[in-house]
Amino acid sequence: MSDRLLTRRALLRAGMTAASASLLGGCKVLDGLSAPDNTIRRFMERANDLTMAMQRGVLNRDALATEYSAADIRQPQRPNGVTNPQDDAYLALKSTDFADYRLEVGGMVHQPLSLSLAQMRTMPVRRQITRHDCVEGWSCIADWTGVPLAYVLSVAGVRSEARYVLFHCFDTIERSLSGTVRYYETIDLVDARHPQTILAWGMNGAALPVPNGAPLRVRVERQLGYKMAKYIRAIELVDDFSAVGRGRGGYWEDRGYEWYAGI
Ligand SMILES: Nc1nc2c(c(=O)[nH]1)N[C@H]1C(S)=C(S)[C@@H](COP(=O)(O)O)O[C@H]1N2
Ligand SMILES: [Mo]
Repeated sequence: MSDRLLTRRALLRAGMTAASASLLGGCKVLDGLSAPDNTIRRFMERANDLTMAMQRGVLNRDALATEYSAADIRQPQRPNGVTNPQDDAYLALKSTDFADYRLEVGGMVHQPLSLSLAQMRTMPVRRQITRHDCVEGWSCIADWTGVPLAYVLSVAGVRSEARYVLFHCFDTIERSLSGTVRYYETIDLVDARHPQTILAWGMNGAALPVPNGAPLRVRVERQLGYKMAKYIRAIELVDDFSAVGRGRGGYWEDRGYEWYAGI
């Protein structure tokens, strides 16, 4: 059954027409996550009784996520998590509209890179209209433009020991007694080289807005929203992430979410 049918059914169940629903704004109702067979519930149920290794065996990780048409974009991408970083380094870059931004690519690569936004805009481009599913139970369809991560990795030359891509972000998501906690994430090289995994600098036909991760965020379309690091400062190729944060591979993973959030 297509997602559009699910959406319509969910709207009917809620006793609304699409027109009245669109007046409500937000993403929760519009993308039908009250449907019993929704993506996030499937994820939760699978996470309950399958290990990550089993998920990998069950899911075809090369398959493409559904792509939509412009008519399916019903509302702006709902900003979530950190939406306006106040970190000094970030504010300095933002003040000149990210003209001095550089994406650092390092770790287990043959050729470390330091890429400006202008350079990335001259690289191969991929544009895709996809649905973002947050673990909190909402979805949004948006149009993303960026450079395939696989291309950037091929320029840098991934060393054979590397296993994961670690995203270092600018934003502080938590302040605790032990200090400042910045958002971070990891994905493996299968997802990093998936054709729809892009470093997005554009959204819905414009530059990526600050609430959604300006100047650069990753799209990992076969996984839940928390895997898609916003405000990316650097990419590091690593063979192990047990020494980063609390060792589970991401800010939310360190607080109990699954590392592999496949949908
Ligand atoms: N750097 C950073 N990346 C992040 C987050 C965050 O708080 N900081 N939140 C995550 C979560 S839970 C979601 S659902 C998406 C939200 O992306 P959006 O704001 O474009 O909707 O970003 C993800 N990436
Ligand atoms: Mo999320």
